[in-house]
Amino acid sequence: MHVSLSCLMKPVLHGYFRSSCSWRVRIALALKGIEYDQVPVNLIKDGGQQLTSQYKEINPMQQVPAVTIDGVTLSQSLAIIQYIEETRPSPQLLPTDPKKRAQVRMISDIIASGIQPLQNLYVLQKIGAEKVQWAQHFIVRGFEALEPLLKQTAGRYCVGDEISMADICLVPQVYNAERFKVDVSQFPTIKRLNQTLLEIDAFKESHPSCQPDTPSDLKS
Ligand SMILES: N[C@@H](CCC(=O)N[C@@H](CS)C(=O)NCC(=O)O)C(=O)O
Repeated sequence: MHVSLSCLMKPVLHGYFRSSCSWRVRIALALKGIEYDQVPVNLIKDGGQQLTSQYKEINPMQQVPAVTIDGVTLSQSLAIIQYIEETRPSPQLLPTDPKKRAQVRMISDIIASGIQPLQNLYVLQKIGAEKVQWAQHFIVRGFEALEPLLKQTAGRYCVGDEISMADICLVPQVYNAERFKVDVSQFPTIKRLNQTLLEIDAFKESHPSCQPDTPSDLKS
């Protein structure tokens, strides 16, 4: 039987400890029990290692994460997570029921398209002095939409009682909100879900505070 060598190699994650999009992928890999190697891309050091011509060949968008897996290099955290889901289906991160599946994608997209890009490093660098208020504004605006939606869809987790891609998106976005000093207690459902999810091993071991590239003063 011919087994491609690339399928035997561990996936490689190009990421940054504090990047919420990298954390999404780390959670998915951890939930699926997939071992992987990490190549740190420091978004701050040397003016940003994501901007080097070498990294541009890995991800032309000059962002993390990028993952090399099964002989292909992919960027865009949700595309990566859905590739992992389609090739390694257990445990399931997208519900079978089409309505629930759409709700998972809706919540994931609100975060991945409607919140995170507006508070991303590159955008904030363009905003300048107003950057903290700008980030807070768009995070609060997004959470104001998420809170009533999650009230309808959530059980123990974002959609019903199974962990899904929506949970994978939520926790790193709450981490960003806290970094920008957004008072998350005004969103009780988001706060409750975040607390519940942070108790789960896959979320703990993938946390920004304990990655190979976490600076020693931020390690815990
Ligand atoms: N839609 C992309 C967004 C990736 C993204 O924004 N990555 C951020 C870190 S979370 C980044 O690399 N920022 C670098 C920069 O802004 O220069 C994804 O989901 O992977």
